[in-house]
Amino acid sequence: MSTYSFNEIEKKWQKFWEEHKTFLAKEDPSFPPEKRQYVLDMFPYPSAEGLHVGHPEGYTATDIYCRFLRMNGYNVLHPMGFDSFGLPAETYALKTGIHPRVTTEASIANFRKQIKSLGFSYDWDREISTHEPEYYRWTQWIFEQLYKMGLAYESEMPVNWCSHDNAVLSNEEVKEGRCERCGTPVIRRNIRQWVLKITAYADRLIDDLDGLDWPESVKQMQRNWIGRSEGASVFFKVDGHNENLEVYTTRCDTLFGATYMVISPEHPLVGKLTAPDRKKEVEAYIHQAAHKSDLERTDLAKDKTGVFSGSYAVNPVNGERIPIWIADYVLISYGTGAIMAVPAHDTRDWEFAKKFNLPIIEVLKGEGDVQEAAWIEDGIHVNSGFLDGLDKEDAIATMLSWLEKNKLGHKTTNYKLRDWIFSRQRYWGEPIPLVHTRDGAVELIPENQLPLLLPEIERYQPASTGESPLANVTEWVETQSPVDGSPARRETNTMPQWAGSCWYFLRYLDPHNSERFVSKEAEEYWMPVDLYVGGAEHAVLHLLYARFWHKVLYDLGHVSTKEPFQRLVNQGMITSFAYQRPDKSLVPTDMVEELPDGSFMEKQTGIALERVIAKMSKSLKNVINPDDIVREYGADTMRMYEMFMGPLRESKPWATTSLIGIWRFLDRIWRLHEDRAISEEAPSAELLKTLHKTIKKVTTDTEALNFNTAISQMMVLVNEMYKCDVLPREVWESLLLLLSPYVPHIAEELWERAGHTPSIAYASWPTYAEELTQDDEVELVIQVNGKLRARVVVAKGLSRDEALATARANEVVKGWIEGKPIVKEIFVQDKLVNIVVKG
Ligand code: ANZ
Repeated sequence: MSTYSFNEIEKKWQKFWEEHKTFLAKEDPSFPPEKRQYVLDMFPYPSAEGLHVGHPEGYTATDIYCRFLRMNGYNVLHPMGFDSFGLPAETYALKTGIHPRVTTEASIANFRKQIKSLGFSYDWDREISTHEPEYYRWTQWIFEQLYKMGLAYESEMPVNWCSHDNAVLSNEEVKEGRCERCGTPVIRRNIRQWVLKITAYADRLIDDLDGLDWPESVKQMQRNWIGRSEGASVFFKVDGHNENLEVYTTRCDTLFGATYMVISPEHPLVGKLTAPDRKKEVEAYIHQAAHKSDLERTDLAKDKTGVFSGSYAVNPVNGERIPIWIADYVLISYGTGAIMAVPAHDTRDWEFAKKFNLPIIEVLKGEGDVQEAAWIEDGIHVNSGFLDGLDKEDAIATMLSWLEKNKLGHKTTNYKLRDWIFSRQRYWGEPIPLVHTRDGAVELIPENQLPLLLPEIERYQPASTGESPLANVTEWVETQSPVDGSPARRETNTMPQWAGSCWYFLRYLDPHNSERFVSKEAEEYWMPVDLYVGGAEHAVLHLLYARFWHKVLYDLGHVSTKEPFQRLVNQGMITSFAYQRPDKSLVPTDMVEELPDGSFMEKQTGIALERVIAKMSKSLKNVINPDDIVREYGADTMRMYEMFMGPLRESKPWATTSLIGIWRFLDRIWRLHEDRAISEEAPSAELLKTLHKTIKKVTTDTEALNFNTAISQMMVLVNEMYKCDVLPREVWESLLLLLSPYVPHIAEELWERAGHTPSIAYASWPTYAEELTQDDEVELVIQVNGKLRARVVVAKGLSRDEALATARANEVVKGWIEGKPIVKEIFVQDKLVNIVVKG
């Protein structure tokens, strides 16, 4: 008798799949389009720490789904690769002097080994890494297409600047306003950047969300990020000046209630509009505002600040003179950087007006007194001349046509979305493929000279000017114009980490093509991605940037679909238990003792602890390493446990005791076979029924990614099988087929032992007979005069007469019908009886 030696089995089958290239995907034309499926994981950044338990969660889910599809006759593309440019490797290089390529490639090797140890059915021949020249050649090529479309431009843009390190910091490197490395307060500084015009695609990025099968929450986050706002531009004359002040408002219906104006401290008219006697105060205020972040400035909870400019504007609807203030709650980066303030109907304006004693005029009748709080809901207009009596919607329309007729304003749309700053002052990224000539022209490196290789360097320090370390590599920077050979300088900024992940799903389709980024045939065969699974942390930026590039490629005729990812699923986070003292501080897990009554205590102090759910973290010592789990319990246990923890999309805490439960389940399956002979006899009617119910449930649940409930049903079947002395072949083999997407190693092994030639990966998925999945009993609903009065369990297929007799005999029902004439009896087989009585 052999025991379940998962280590041996898993190695054996991983070797088999690799040697036989079991999961190689081909563009086989015999599969019709509806039988081709592209299933994609968000590829990992190969960090030095290696895989964490969150990675295998999504990867197992897609792997089960892919294996299920193959067994159901689909041609499946399931690739894996690495998002290998990025900051951590560069930061490490700064500390150690080790080249980022060296550390990155070591991390990739480790990730690859870890991923392979879990037995995923990737087509490894398609593996890509974004830092490889054959890959980034095409990232650069796409940048050139964007440039030629006029979608890439240079601009002075604010960055986070650390004056101690002389370096531009990414947002992640800024912690509470300070440089993460040295603690120096971070300031904003304008530097020359490459910017991509994503705003040109804002409407399509919103509108095309409608056709996608994505979580509604993710769609909403994208819409909010783009922030389309329909409103009006209104022009105000400035008293005593020739200037017009243009404001953006979504509420032109409240124009009669505008009692002051605000311009942002950075507004270009600040100088002109500041009266001489106000100059000192205004300058001091502007200086102060420059040191606040946008978030601080617009935070509703923060006290409002501002200064009066000394100038007045004229309200175009009633000729009133209203003061112009300078205040930092108005941002220069949105709309026109100037607003008309309506304190009666806008909360921020109300707070400002209260603080500076400005008039509050009600123009929309709501509930309560506008002197006490702003009324921001709909209502009927008052004190508003030709708008009186109208509600908000009608008043906006009426005011808009009045403004347009009088040439005082017009309809406009604004977006929160800004153009995408696409350069980083870093080494470890894709070089931007262009040169600057002496006379200031920009020239692209010709396509046939790509890739523009990242030069080898030894010092990773940024240049003292804040430029990328590449600026120090004189022999690389000094070059010639590709057009006329005159002296030119290379661009020294590199692309941001997002670049490589904007199109990697296209390169998987044709990873070795040296002529094109992807062949038309491969692209048309597989696109769009049918299922994309990954973490919710990518709900906004990665998905937005990738959609933007895809639309550009679509406009250029290089891809055939408008959207890259048809269906998106976010896996939930795997959390952990943590232990909390009464003061809410957390205790590292190795300092916790579990008491016999199931409560917890801090070892050293004896303080009672409460078990709570928290993120896994190094400091709490509750991080689970997938390698340890695979070694101690096997990949199959790890896979099945992660799917059994709970619904895929929800977050759930890791519990090693339940993991052991899954290991026992697999061991039980092994022993089932060790202890019993496979028999060719037909199974009992009862077992057959359980089998068919199981096939049905596992089929529908796997299809819907409800893996945890599918696993529970397989457990039910295994329990039933334990009651048999022999294993009826039909039941045993069906079980192995159902198990195989989930725990492919043990399934392959037992499949082979049942006399089959491997692999089980392309064996046909078992089918079920609907009638065998039906229960013999059904629940009948009994109504009296249409009201539910009782439910009874009856034999399936009960006739009308039998059902009515049962209903009338029911004690509760009797109470409702006794002594009353029956007018009508309604019967729906196996479902319902309704007795209609008079009186
Ligand atoms: C008058 C008004 C009256 C407004 C009212 C609102 C309510 P969204 O929806 O986000 O587009 N606003 C315009 N530009 C601004 C800027 N640069 N900084 C800060 N606030 C600005 O918001 C548009 C509204 O936000 C505009 O409509 C304007 O205030 C303000 F009862 O104008 B409203």
